[in-house]
Amino acid sequence: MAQFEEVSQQSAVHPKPVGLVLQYGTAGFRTNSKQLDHKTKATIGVMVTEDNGVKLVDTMGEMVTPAWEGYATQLANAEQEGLLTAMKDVIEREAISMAQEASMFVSKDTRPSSESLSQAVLDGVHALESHSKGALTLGQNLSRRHSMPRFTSTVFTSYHTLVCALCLESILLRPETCSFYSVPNALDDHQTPLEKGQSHPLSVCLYCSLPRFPIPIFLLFCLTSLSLGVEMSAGERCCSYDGDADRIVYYYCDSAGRFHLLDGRQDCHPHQHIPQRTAGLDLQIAVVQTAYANGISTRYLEDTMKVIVRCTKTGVKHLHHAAQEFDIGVYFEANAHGTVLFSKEAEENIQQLARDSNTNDERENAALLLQNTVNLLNQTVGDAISDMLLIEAVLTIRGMTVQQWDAIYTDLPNRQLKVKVADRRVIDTTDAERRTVSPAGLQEAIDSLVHKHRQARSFVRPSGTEDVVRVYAEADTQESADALAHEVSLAVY
Ligand code: 16G
Repeated sequence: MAQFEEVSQQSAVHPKPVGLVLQYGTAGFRTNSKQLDHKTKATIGVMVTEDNGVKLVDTMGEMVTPAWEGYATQLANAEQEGLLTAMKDVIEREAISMAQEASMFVSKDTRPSSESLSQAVLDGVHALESHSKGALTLGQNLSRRHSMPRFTSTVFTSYHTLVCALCLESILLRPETCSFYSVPNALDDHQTPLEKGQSHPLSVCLYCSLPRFPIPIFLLFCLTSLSLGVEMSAGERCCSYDGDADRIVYYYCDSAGRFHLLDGRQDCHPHQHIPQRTAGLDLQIAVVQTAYANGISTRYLEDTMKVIVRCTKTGVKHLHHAAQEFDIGVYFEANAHGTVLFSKEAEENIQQLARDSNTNDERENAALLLQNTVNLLNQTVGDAISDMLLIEAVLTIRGMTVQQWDAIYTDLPNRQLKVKVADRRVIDTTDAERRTVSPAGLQEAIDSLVHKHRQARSFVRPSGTEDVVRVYAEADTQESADALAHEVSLAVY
């Protein structure tokens, strides 16, 4: 078939380095971008970034299933002469009709290496109808969003315009927050700040098609911006996205010049913005974390916020899966991957409630807030822009500064270390990676080390993205956490 000849020719342009064996890690193929050039296989969404390598997104905009991870690994590791056989094998096993038209979105970040990597992907799917969308976030490269009616022809400009508008509308549901709009804006030059109390129509700037959105966010794209000399004023809240914008962190400098990173705090926010009881709904909310969540955050969620907390293995797909079991499942990893999921039933109840609301009482405002939250959040995968807007809405509505957010609780001091071992796969874990089952004796050794420290916890797990074993330790002081991490590292050797 002509398609197969084309694949064969294109793959010869991007040969796999001799001897290289790729593993589909926690969320994609990762290695030096120079070695990834040959990985040319098709799926519905492909996000190319240097740090993440190549990340595949399924038809629902979620991470691909283990079966497809297996196929992708098989194809990525096929030698040139075995490529067509490997491909035909997948086609046969999945009963794929090659006559059916396929569509694929390829997006990349703005790093120079992403240019050639995404070209390699495009060459690989040359026979299919593929759309190269240039520099986009992972959230924009999502097929499920694209099939929704409101994201039609202008999908790529409208997606974030819409989420901005929803955030603004949420804030405006609370008239007492309107003084906020007298603050001169920082996002674009074409808006007129409002007077205190003046009503604010939802409008989109004619010049740049951004909504009129006068929130003074000091927005930095990628932490690298910091090293490029961006100045932070004391108390100013800042946030950064990673390369494919599926993660976000907030931070600020205090008046003494001390840097504060609000690490793993997102999960303490969205559900504060979910006024489900006020809206008259009784939805079960749970927060899904991994073992890396600081022990204090777990305690805060369970004891103060009174929400169910679940712990899963590291990796978005595990958290996503666990979050789907609840009416509202909030999941964020300590490294900031995550989002909030609403069950179909919860979403329908919320939309219905919002449709039925026609007066201006507290209950109905709550229904509208809930509806906006559902529409604003990207339920397929983390989207730093949606997350930022939700956090901005919550902070504004609650009248909170970044310092007050930081002060909700104080993390236990912690330390993470990497240990290079001959074969990291000898470490096998259980209980959401909080305990090891092999090699024999390792867990007992960790337990006795942990007992020597106060408020201590430690675990080890093989990394899914690097050839190392990761060690995590927390304790009541930084010295203690450092010492425990070091002692556990020695036990791993
Ligand atoms: C990937 C995962 C992330 C996980 C990390 C763990 C996705 C989209 N990303 O970045 O969830 O926290 O790997 O890396 O699933 P590690 O296994 O090397 O610790």
